[in-house]
Amino acid sequence: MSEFEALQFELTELLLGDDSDAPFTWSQNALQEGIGPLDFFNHVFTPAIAAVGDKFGRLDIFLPELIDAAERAKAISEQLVKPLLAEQGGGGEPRGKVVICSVQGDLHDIGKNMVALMLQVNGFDVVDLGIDVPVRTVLDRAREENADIVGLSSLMTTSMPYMKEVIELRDGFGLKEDFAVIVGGAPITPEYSAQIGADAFGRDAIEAVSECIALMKARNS
Ligand code: B1M
Repeated sequence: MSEFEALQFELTELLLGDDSDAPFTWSQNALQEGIGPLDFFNHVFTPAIAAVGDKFGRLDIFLPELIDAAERAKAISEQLVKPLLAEQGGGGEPRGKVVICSVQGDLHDIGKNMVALMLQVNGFDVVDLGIDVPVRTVLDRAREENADIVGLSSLMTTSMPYMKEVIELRDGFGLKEDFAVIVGGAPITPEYSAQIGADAFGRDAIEAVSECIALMKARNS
């Protein structure tokens, strides 16, 4: 078992344990002991909360435990990891403007918030519309904000089709040249992204940044 795997198992246990403060304190210690915030987020935090999700999927735990673990996880992400990553941001001219949200029907935002932060840290101007954003609102806000890119996050098979609706509506309104669409989220694959006509797909926050940089290069060339 790798060092990251061992830590990931430990965090999963703490997210589901009796002591609600323990996962936060444990994560604080792990970060102080020298794991970089990005390594911690990608290789410890994300797999740990995914393992909680797997337990929920197998009915080993139930909704109250999932909600509890999610609250603990969100505190770690927002209060520990994000401030550390935000410190690494640079100034300068924005690379472009991204309007981002969790799509209609989807209340999951831990991953979307991380993507938004990493885009900001890497020089994008980011407008975060939040969660459960209706298809039409995405289009309206993208136009109002004069967005270069719209980022859509979906964590559920039931909300994925709204990504397709955003793209169909954009193209139907003749706005394809106005802004590109990047999609991502745990159930999204490159195949699905291509199938619905998205301009890019990001597997994680880092890939979302490199894909948005590539989209801006293509737009400016
Ligand atoms: Co929910 N949930 N949940 N949940 N939840 C999942 C998604 C699920 C897979 C769990 C399971 O059953 N195994 C399942 C969906 C099954 C399906 O698709 N059919 C599920 C379910 C069923 C539900 C409810 C219906 C449960 C219920 O009420 N009965 C309900 C639905 C609410 C709704 O949205 N309408 C629900 C509720 C919740 C909580 C509120 C308790 C909580 C969310 C809290 C919050 O976000 N504020 C929650 C959580 C935490 C999860 C799991 C366990 C973890 C999600 C997460 O935060 N991961 C999840 C299981 C899983 O994903 N394996 C699950 C960590 C995060 C860092 O990763 O979000 O994947 P992720 O983001 C990554 C990448 O995906 C990517 O980059 C991020 C950073 O690396 N990425 C992008 C994300 N967006 C991107 C956008 C991009 C590019 C990359 O470009 C724009």
